[in-house]
Amino acid sequence: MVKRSTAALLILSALALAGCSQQAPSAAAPQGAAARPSHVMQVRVPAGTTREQIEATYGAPAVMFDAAEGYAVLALSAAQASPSGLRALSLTETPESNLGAFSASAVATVQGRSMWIKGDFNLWTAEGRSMWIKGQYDLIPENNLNFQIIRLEQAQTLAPKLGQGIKVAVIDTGVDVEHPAFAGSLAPAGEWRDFYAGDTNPDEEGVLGEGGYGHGTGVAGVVLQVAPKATILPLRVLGPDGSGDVLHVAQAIDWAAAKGAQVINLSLGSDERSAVVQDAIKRATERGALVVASAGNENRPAISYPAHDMVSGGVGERSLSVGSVNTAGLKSSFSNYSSNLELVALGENVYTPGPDGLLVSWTGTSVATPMAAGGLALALSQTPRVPLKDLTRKMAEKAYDVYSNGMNAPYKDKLGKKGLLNLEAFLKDVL
Ligand SMILES: [Ca+2]
Ligand SMILES: [Ca+2]
Repeated sequence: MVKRSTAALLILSALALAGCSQQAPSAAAPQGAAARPSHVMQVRVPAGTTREQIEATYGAPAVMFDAAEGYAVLALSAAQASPSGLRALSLTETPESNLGAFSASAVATVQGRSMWIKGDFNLWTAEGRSMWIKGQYDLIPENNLNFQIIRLEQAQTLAPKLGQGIKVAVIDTGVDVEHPAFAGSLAPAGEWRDFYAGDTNPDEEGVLGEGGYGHGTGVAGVVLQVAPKATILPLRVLGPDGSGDVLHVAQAIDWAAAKGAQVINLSLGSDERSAVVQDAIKRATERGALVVASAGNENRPAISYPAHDMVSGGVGERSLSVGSVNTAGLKSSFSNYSSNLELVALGENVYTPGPDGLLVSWTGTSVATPMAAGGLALALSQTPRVPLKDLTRKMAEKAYDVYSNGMNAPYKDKLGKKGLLNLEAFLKDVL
């Protein structure tokens, strides 16, 4: 089993609960061990083969199955996944470790403040979500510098639809669906899913300050700050500890693509390549989605999967890996780096909604990634004059140079070919 070192670490200070925070209805219990197999394995489904035939052939349940796409994912017990078990099943494919392979890409500092005091959430609703549009970020002045650097105000002027009509799937720890920041911004509830718990309510669960609780809410909040009229599709795959299974990540990617998500945000990663997840990403991109994933937070000269595989190959044109720099343009101490990395954005002390009506700040490649996702939503809501397949490459090409004058010398060409997200230059190039 792959165990990540990047489980979200939260440091809380000065938390103030909002007067009208609402407790979400408790989720249904997880649907038992069958939903969380020890191992998974993708197999080809020949034309005309049914799920039952595949299950009979392999002697294992098919937890994902798509005859039209020609694939199935089998659930295997640890015994079945052992060499002798595989021989007994006449399997030659290599199974993947499923449990807890992915984790939220956040080394997070959460600093709550009493943003939501007096129950006055007006600024988050309707017009209020256009927080940045008039050039004044009244509600979250702490983000001013971050957003000035990525040229958000200019970008929103260039893309006045502000992401309207663009569905951004946030595949994460869930989203605080009751948070006033998301009022009117969520996809229809019938499209929500909690793959982690096996129910239809992707609300976050947990305790703020522990594990990954609040991570997905924060990620979704960054998307909406960049593209205030985009639609968020909340899909839960990571548990309260910030970790999640290969199977659930893959199922959520398939789900997002089936529901028409044009952008899929994966602020999560694994040390190991997952063929099951990689194939799900490939299918999603073939259905027209752009996928962004975070580089991870171990300060390593290698970036996490699936971000690792986004620079080239089958999904390269419609995907983007994102690391983090600080507001001086220097690599964040935690950000992974690699010649595979395509772009960096700002991932330090980014303020964003937190569960229970709070405003919190997060630090990690997790919050840099949705800046890129939001930027893609801005572009897509207009009519880009370049083909869809060129958008992520253009975003990387139009970034600021973070290597000039010897900057980031130890990381030359490992924070993207150019470097730091510049939404204005990107949109000028593609619109
Ligand atoms: Ca749930
Ligand atoms: Ca790419």
